[in-house]
Amino acid sequence: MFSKRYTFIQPNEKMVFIFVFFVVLLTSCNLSLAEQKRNGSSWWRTVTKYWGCPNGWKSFSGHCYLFVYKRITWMNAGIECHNRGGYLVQVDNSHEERWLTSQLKDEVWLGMNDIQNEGHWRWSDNSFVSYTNWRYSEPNGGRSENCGCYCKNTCYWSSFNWNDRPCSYLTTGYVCEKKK
Ligand SMILES: [Ca+2]
Ligand SMILES: [Ca+2]
Repeated sequence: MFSKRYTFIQPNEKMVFIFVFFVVLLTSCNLSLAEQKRNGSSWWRTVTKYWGCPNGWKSFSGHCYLFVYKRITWMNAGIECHNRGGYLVQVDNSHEERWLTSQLKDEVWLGMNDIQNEGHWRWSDNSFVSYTNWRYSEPNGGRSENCGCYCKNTCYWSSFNWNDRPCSYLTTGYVCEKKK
């Protein structure tokens, strides 16, 4: 008797109400997330730091990687990575090298150079290059080739290895890296 007096929404109406409530809730959350991503807010940066990488970047071992395929010089590739909050890819060990080469679709710049001191290769953060995966007979360019690049077809090789190129060479892309 009481239940009849106090029930002002019938079961079917309750379900419709709950459904509409959740649709509104999910839509507003989605809009809010999209807004945060667009604005690059600190809240969104915190989320991507611990949960993943920005759109278009791939995640590996605590870092994010962006693969860009276009004709570009080493210097301009570095500038584009910097503008995206990262740096030209730095390969620290064989584990990272295996993953990178499994992802590559074309020849891309590496973040290393021997511009300042011939034969002494350094990464963008000025640290020495310790792990290497030079192709047989590379590096071979002396003072005329001071920037590191992946090569495969242009080295007549079946897999991706490292080659020194003139920094002004227009290779087919680059990889940016950044920490999560
Ligand atoms: Ca050189
Ligand atoms: Ca070379």
